[in-house]
Amino acid sequence: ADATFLKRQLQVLNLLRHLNQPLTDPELTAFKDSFSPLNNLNKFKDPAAVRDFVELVTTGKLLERDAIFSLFNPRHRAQMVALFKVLHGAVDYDTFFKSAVWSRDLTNPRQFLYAFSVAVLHREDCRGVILPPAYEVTPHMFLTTDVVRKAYQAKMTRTPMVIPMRFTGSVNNPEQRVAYFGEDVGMNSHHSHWHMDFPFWWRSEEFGEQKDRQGELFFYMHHQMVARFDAERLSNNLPVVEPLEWDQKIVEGFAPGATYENGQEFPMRPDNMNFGDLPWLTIQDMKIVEGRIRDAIASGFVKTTDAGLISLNNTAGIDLLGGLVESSARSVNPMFYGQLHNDGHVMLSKVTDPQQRYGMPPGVMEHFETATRDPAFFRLHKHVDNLFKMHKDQLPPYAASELEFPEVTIEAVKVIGTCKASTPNQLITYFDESHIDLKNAVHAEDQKQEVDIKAVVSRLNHEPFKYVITINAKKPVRGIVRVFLTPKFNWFGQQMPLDVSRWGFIELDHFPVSLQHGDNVVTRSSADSAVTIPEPRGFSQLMGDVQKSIRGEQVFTYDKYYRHCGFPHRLLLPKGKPEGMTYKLYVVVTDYDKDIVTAGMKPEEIESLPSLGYCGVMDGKIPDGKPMGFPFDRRVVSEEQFLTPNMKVVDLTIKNVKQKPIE
Ligand code: CUO
Repeated sequence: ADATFLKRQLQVLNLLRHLNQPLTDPELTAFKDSFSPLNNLNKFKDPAAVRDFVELVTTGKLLERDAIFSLFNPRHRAQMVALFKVLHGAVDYDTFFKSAVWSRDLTNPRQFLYAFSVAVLHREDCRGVILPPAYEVTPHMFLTTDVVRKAYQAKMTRTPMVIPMRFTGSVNNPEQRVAYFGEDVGMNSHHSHWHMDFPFWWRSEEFGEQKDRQGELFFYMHHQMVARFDAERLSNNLPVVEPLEWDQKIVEGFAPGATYENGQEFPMRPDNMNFGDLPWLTIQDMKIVEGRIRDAIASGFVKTTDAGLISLNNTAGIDLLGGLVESSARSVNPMFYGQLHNDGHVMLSKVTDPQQRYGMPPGVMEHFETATRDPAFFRLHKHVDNLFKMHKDQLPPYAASELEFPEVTIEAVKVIGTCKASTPNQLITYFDESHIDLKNAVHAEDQKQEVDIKAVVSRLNHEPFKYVITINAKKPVRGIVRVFLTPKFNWFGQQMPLDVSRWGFIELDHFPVSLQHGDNVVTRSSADSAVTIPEPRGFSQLMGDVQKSIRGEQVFTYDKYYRHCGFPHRLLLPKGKPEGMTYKLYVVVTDYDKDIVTAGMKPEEIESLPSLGYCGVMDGKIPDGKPMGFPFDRRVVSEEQFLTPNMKVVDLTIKNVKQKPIE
């Protein structure tokens, strides 16, 4: 890593230290005193945006520092976008960073954090900069009340402490069996980063950058989250999640047991609540908008604002539909199709005080950091996912010519765990412990002696494994290997036809291969998965590594492709059962030279793009031009005809054990 980069990385970390308190770092406060964006208007792409934000500051209209920022609140969001325009529109790094320092203590901390993070993620000159884990910057959004309280006690009494965090709820609530998934801090972090990489308010006309297949990614990433949740449920003897309906009871309640930084509690929802009309949005509105979306899907056409029609029934249809269902900013016709998904989040968040009579703060559903803790999150997303399924089912099933790769036959597939006692085609999952450092969050800058305060959480993990795939090629060819996993039996213990199970397929990997003439043994490590990212470094470790590297020790590697978005690698496999649970593993090889749409891109370059599967790319085109989830995204008429020789299915058992197996 070169010196300029390291300096930037360090500045970013220093800026986010003790975010809830005013800056004290002398280097940064010096910037604060010497820089004002108004005096540097020529250094911004859009000087009017700078004036707009300054006006918000000087007229006292900005959200108070101790208020609760919600991205779904139009006023909060507009202010955040105003700040984002300043940060994103600064013409050089220096101006960007000084503007960030200048605005930090003027703005609500989480509003600032969001605008700043999205700017870092989208600025060319911040490529490779690593943001500290959000759960160490704003731990209130990730941890439960008891843990945060104990952390403050530890700080007051200066007693080093390791605080165990339990999953919320009790054994009397069957939903608690899958709380380890919805409450996993890594998964929440993935989800919130996905929404920072692909903001629902993003307008390419305004911010310059066209995001490739954003609507389709919205569909696919959430589709995968739901599929994963269902697989976890089956691993715990729970039926798959039911879609939420606007006029039916929300059967499961939810008690987040968490408190905002300002002391207000996240509202809890008792069992069997009904949705209620909000002052600005009724249940009837939701139904009307959804009816229009259903009409569009059924007719295969979307209406534009000038009464034109755009066809949906093609491979690009899902992208259009994804944008239209998610939010209004990227919809072709926001007045007509509304913003069904975003409004669903808000309806759920405010369900216990819909008329805002009691001034309840927003629920977990209003923040991407906290949303998946509520089982109703998956119910909402199943509802949305069913709309996408309705659309996909309208498309003609793939013809044999689209499925086969005549030069290639998969002869065998084996999955091998790398732990000592591993049996082929059987993989082990287990729970391990991870520490979340709370020092940064509870300590004040002026406190000389920091004490060690950590929360310890239990997390799902799995043994490392590899796929060994024997592929015969009639001539040298390049292929893309696509790997999917699905439970073999449904909740009733029945085998499902492929046309049913395919919608619950979990994508495990997706990678290019070069095949020689004859038999090829392709080995691929689970750690290289295209849908996951490794465990991120904690704040202190990151800071330490950067400081060491500045002093000349090479402990920090600069990676310009670094992604924060990506499923935590630990969660790659569903839990399975103690006695073993059977899954089916589908492997498909397709023709690289037909599928890749980024002409000239080499397989190695594709390999260097992490978490492509659920997170796409930050700029430019997604290399694989096939629809996400291909070839299982469309109806399967005949299972026998569908499985051409370039595909192979094997059974795989996943066993959940108490102790981490010996490697
Ligand atoms: Cu990610 Cu609804 O889109 O939470």
